[in-house]
Amino acid sequence: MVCKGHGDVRRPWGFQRVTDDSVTVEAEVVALRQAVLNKLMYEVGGRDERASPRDWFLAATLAVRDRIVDRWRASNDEAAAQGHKQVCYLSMEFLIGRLLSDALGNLGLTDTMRQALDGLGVELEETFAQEPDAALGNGGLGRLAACFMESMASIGVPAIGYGIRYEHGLFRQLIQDGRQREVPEDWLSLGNPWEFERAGIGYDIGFGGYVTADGDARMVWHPGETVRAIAYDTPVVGWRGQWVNTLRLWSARATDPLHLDAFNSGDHVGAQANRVRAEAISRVLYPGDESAAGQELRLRQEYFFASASLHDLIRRHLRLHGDILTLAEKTSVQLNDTHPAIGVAELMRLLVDVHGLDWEQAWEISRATFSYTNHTLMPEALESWPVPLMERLLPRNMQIIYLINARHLEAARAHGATDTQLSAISLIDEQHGRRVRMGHLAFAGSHKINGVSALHTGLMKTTVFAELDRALPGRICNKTNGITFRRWLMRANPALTRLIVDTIGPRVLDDAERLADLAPHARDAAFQQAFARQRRTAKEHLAKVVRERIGVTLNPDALFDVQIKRIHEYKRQLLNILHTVALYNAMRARPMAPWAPQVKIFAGKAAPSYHQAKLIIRLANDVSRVINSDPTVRGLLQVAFLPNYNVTLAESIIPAADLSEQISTAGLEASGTGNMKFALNGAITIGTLDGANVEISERVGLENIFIFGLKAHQAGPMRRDGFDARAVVEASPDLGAVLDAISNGVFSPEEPDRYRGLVEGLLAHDHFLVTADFDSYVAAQRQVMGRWARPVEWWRSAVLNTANVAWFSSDRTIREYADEVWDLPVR
Ligand code: 26V
Repeated sequence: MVCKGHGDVRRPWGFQRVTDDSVTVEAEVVALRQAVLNKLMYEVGGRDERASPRDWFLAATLAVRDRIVDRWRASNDEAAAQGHKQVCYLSMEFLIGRLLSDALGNLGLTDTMRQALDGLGVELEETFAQEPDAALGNGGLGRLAACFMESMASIGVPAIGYGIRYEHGLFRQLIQDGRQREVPEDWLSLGNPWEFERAGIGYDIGFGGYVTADGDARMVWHPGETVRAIAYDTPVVGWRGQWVNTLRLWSARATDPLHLDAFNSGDHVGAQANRVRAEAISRVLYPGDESAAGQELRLRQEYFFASASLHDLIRRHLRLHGDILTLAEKTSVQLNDTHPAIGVAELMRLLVDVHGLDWEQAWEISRATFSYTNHTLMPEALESWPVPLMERLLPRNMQIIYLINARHLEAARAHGATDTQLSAISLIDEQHGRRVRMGHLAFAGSHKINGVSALHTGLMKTTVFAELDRALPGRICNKTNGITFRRWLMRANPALTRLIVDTIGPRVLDDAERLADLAPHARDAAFQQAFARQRRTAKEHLAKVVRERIGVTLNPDALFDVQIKRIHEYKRQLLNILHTVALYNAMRARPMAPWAPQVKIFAGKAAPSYHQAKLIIRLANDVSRVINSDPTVRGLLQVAFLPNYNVTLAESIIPAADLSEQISTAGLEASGTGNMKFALNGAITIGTLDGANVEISERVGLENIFIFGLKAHQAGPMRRDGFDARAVVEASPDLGAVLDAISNGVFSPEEPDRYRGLVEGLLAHDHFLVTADFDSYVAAQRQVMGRWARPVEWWRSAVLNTANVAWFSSDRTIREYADEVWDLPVR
């Protein structure tokens, strides 16, 4: 195994394909260089002496894509010839990030490409930096879909990811005067070299209109409007390039783009109104992940992509297997949250109205085909659609939902369900105006329903799905989330990867479980020092990024304490900010005490309409400004809020983190996946017993994680019944002082009342138990500093985190799905 230049932390780590023949290596470099030059000339249309970095990125990507295409075909041919079952992963979001270094690493071509470009005077890392970060997702749910796609390719599960090709992904976040401003993101503006437009693969998707009965008592839907879904395919290459799957994203096109008469009579805008309306469907990703907005365009997006995907997978099935009755044997459809849940009614419509199956047969096939993953229990995020909107937009689907519901309720009634139980399991919520409960529809229409961590799955059974679980027992199962180690360790942290490979050998690259072999080295002083050195280099690199972005020069000797994720009240960035202020107060009160330097790093976006989250961003920025400019804490405490958090930024922050903040109100974070990325890279977690933190703590051991705060079984009742936050604050002088400072404008002297409402709100109804957990959090932070002061112990814990989290590989998660949900053999 050779990996040149491993001293540079930014060089992504792939395997180097094994060949001892330097002539062959040189020949590969020459061939790749020539391929890049050909792409530059014939596809990018540039000349090498004038090519921009962006031109080189396009040319290099196109050359790599060529090397994927043969394997892609071979994978498709093999899956077809063997009659393999295929997984269809339906997700409104794929938070992909950049792909070039990922593809090169998985193909074992990183070094070959580096040398090929070197010979052209082009630097590989600069070329990587040209790639826009594909942000077709909001957060955890979308990133999980991207990790799963990589893992399915890596372990050879035949799969297709279906989603929407948003023209604009998640907004770009600017911080201006300390506040979030959103500007449109434009990832496609310079073209997307990864995708293939499949102009020949398209389906007309209907909306509105009316339904008639035909002679056979079947129903015929006459849509009032149709929109064409066009496929765009991106290859997803797995580890060592052995298998390639497809990400198929749908773009909306008008079926009647121009009314020529209107145009000719001078109404140039009205003539294109249809086009604008149709194409709005794939124009932009909805940026709110805190509440189901319930807008018509969102429902149009959901139906558009679910329907197109089902049409497509049925067409494929009939082409390969000829018989619609075997659909469930050859296809598994995973619903990533309820966003594609309308697909349950749509598949029934296609099977019954289009393919002529009788209801019972269709329902059996449908249920055997679908399974559903739930990602949140927060009531405001659970989707439901007003019945009148459904009736207007999807009249036949609404009829089918009524039919499903009638049978569903009838079966429960026959088993003795009470009226209260029936109203709890009904697909129609009658309490809040009549609304279709999409989670219930997905549940009823699936053979397996999974939660994303053990705790979350348990809570599903006792809260939102308690009655459904009683009525339809045995369907709920747990599949704890995972992350792809190729991206989150090998690419993001090549220097640490090199150290690991040098220490325990290269087999770990193929088998994450080998990470456990690091455990015996956790006490080894030389290994600890090497581990700490890698961290230090990553911190220097991050410090450079921070300086460039916000002009703050971080002290790389400080403890880097990091909280990066969507800004949400339940994730409690506010708790972290309160601790920051408490620390600041303490340092100012005793400036001569032996403080160890600390850096607090925040990054994350707030939904544009989530005012409280935006206020928290503003507070973080205000606190940062005051602390960073106060000479009494210079060199001791720094706070950085990094704008525009995305996958690429996460890749440079995570390797540099000493402490990972996972401090949600217990019971509210379904799993978390950032927690896994940090632990894999050797950061120690400070966290509540929430989501996957519970399972992380079981694996790394309670002595290697800092757990604090209320447990889910305590937090639930306290949230429901309320508690006296004022009394809590009165009993905690430090907390009182922190809240007074914020409330009185210490961090907003130009507008002293800016945070008065926020503090008063906290005292009146502290819904996320920030005050209730404050003292316990501060105590845990004190333990952190105690450990940090004893480096031998700190680094031992850090190493044991890396050594003990192999189980959180998304390869393991996918194997569990394959085995227990999809009924699919994997090697
Ligand atoms: C909800 C909504 C509501 C309607 C408008 C747009 C929109 C977009 C996304 C969402 C989903 C929020 C759910 C989510 O992202 N859950 C996260 O899933 C992660 C992967 O399972 C998990 O690790 C996180 O704990 C969980 O919060």
